Amino acid sequence: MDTDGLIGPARDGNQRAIARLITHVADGDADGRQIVGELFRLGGHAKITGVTGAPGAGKSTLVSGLVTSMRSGPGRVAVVAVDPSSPFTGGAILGDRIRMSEHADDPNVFIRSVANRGHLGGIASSTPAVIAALDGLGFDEVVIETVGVGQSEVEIASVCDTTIVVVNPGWGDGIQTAKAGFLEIADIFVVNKADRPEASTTIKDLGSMLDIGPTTEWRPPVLATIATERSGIDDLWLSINEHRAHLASEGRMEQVHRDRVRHALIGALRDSIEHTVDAIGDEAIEDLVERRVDPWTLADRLLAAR
Ligand SMILES: Nc1nc2c(ncn2[C@@H]2O[C@H](COP(=O)(O)OP(=O)(O)OP(=O)(O)O)[C@@H](O)[C@H]2O)c(=O)[nH]1
Ligand SMILES: [Mg+2]
Repeated sequence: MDTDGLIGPARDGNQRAIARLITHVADGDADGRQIVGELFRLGGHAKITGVTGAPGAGKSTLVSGLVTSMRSGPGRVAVVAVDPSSPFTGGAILGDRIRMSEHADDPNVFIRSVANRGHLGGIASSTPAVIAALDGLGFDEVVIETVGVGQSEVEIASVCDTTIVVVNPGWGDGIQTAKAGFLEIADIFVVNKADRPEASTTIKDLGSMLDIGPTTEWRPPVLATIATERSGIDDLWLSINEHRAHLASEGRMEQVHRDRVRHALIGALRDSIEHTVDAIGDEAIEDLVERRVDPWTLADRLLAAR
């Protein structure tokens, strides 16, 4: 494929070229690897914001409002919704289009859904590559929406500068482990659907939970929003920018970038290890089953052979 023929137009903002490039990168095919390899070198400038929370919490509606704030400047914005087909809202790819339709005609907004091959929650293994590609294409803001179930959510935090955890009124009654996972990763808490009763109780509960948690340099603010009315979104945008200023001070951003490329390297290695194992064939597996060789020795051999 003539990837160079796509990268130029995509960097100029051609939506079709961007969509085609991102498809390859999300699939992780040979073209996708080549593309992301080229784009990685051009990147490092995008600001990356993660939005996670339970199915149906109002993440997409919130993101749409946030995109409006982001687009008040000249910057280009990309939104990636990972695994948007949550059981709560059903066929949500269409739903996301509708919820973000106010940006459909904006040539400087790119919105994309990426499947998460099977499991609910977390980010797809291709997400770091998709982010790197969008960054290299010159997007100033990249927003990642993921369904969070409270576990294995550390992953989204490792690919984002700022992680927003969206909860709803009544969340205080939820299971403890889910809360622990979210507390760990949230840079900003949003209590969305604040038009419902109990919103103030949930905000208070979250504050108390943060009080008894470990003291950190950055205390996550707890904000109330009604995403459907775009209420509270300007304050959210303000908080995001405050968090960015916090990261920019005392070299924290450099550490974030170090952690991010390290995380991407581990992901890339994991992928190629899986490919290697897929390619060894039945005979090698048979050797393991028959205990002619042990997995540790075989692993050493496979790595040495690469
Ligand atoms: N009452 C109320 N409803 C809201 C609010 N924000 C979103 N909703 C509604 O909640 C439903 C789910 O909204 P989405 O934005 O699709 O939620 P989501 O978290 O992206 O959902 P998934 O991606 O499927 O997990 C929709 O019917 C929204 O209109 C809010 O602030 N108040
Ligand atoms: Mg959604």
